[in-house]
Parts: sequence; structure tokens; C-alpha cells
Amino acid sequence: AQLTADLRQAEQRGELSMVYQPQFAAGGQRLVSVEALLRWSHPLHGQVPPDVFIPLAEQQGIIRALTDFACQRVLDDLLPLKLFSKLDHVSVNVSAHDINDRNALASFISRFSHNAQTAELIAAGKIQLEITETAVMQNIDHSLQLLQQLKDKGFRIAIDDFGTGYSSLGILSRLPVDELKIDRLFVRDIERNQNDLLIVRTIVAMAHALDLRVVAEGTETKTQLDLLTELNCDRLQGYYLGRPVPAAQLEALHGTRH
Ligand code: G
Ligand code: G
Ligand code: MN
Ligand code: NA
Repeated sequence: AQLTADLRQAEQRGELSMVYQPQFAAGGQRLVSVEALLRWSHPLHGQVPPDVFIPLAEQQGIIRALTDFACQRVLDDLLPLKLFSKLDHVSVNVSAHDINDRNALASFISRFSHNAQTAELIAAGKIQLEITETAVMQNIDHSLQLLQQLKDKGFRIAIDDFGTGYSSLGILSRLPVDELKIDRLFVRDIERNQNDLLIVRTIVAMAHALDLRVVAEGTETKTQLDLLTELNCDRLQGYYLGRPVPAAQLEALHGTRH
């Protein structure tokens, strides 16, 4: 209960921030985009993991404020960076609650439209929304409609944690999405587990048949990087390539891999 009360105050108290994890093109040499991730630094408990406070915010009906914060801060952090113009987009995680809101479309537009410059970013495809496969499947008809409306405005759509939900090929082929992110569960043991290797191979084949980009999450070793590149994953993300860092550290990170 105290943690909930603290979370309600966290933004005002300046305890929330965003970090950015780089995504690289296959091969792992070229930085192409970043995923924005929320962080909460609690005065007593230190860093509270998003796995703890995001579900809490969802239960308590305050996730909307966190999503507002994330979208706003992403622009404040990245717009001043020279690097941002070279990235093809920034991905922002959104919750099932955000997409099942009846005003979801208007909310997303207003979050990214606080001035003329940022409104153009949406149209230019610089903003990608990451929605989990499970969230999409909660209400398929609603998701189909909303995702199409978001796409029509210019947002890019990624399906996060792919492989852990229950979407069929039939539904996937109807969803207006740009990218599938293979859940790191399937990457973790890929060097040893033939079943995981087969799953990744199959997701890549299916995604490419549907003209979707594939991102492998959780790339933690050089061997995984090589294997995922060989399997034709388009993009790679993970601790081996780069941990989530504050915006100020992104340019340096960009520099080191060139
Ligand atoms: O950043 P980390 O890997 O610890 O994130 C753990 C989980 O929390 C991931 O599933 C991630 O998608 C989620 N998460 C991180 N930041 C955000 C955010 O800004 N909004 C939402 N809805 N989820 C987030
Ligand atoms: O579910 P989502 O993809 O949004 O999760 C992003 C989370 O995954 C972030 O919190 C990030 O810290 C974490 N993450 C990113 N790369 C790795 C990795 O290589 N290994 C592990 N274990 N977690 C990772
Ligand atoms: Mn994500
Ligand atoms: Na994920």
C-alpha cells in the first residue's frame, strides 16, 4: 500500500526517468534504433523494477500517467540529440490498459503532439509503439481497429514478447504491424536447445513471409549474436550489444561501435 502511495507521488518528486536500450542491425555493428524503458528510483528502496511497478500501476489505475510521462520524456530526452535524426525510430512500451482505453487513439496523438515539431515525428514514422502479444490478443477486434488507426496516423507498431502469447498466423496476417520482437525466453538457450532454435527459425520465416521485421531480444553473448544473425533476424537487442542507458550516454555508445 505504501509503495502504491509512493508511486502516485513518484513523478512529482522527480523519481521517474527513462533509459534507452540500443537496437542494432543484424551483425551487431550498426545502431539503428532505441527502446525507451521507464525507471523508478525510490528514495528508500532504490531502483524498483518495472516488472514490479508497472503491474502495480495497472492494478491501481495509474498506468496512464506513467505512459504520459514516458511519451513526454522520450521527446524531451531525444529531440536535442544529434543522434536522434540518424535513428529510424524510438520504441515506447505501452500497456494493455493504454490500448484498451476508449480514447486510446486521441491519447497517443496528444502525447506526441505538444508542438508542431513533434507532431511531424509521428507522421515521419519516428515513434514506434510496443504492444505485447498478450495485450493485443485480449480484444482482437478492438486491437485490429485501434492499430489500424494508429498506423494511419503514422505510428509504427511492434508486437513485444512475441511467442509467449497465443496469436495465430491468421490473426497476425490481419494485424497492421511493422515488427515482431522475439521474446528473450527463446534466445536464452538457443545455443543448446534445438526446440528454441526451431521456434526462432519459424518466427523469422513467418514474419518475413508477412513482410514484418524481426528483432531478437535478450542477446547476451557473441555466439547468440552470430547465430541470430545467421537465422536472419533483422535486428538485435540485448546486454551483449548494449544495456539501457540514460539519453546522455547514447551518443558515446554510438561512437564506440564504429
Ligand atoms: O526495463 P526492464 O527490462 O526491467 O523492463 C521490464 C518490463 O517492464 C518489460 O516487460 C518492459 O516492457 C516493461 N516496461 C519497461 N518500461 C516500460 C514503460 O515505459 N511502459 C510499460 N508499459 N512497460 C514498461
Ligand atoms: O519486455 P520488454 O522487451 O519490453 O523488456 C525489456 C526489458 O528487457 C528491459 O527491462 C531490459 O532491461 C531487459 N533486457 C534487455 N536486454 C536484455 C538481455 O540481454 N538480457 C536480459 N536478461 N534482459 C534484457
Ligand atoms: Mn519492449
Ligand atoms: Na519483450
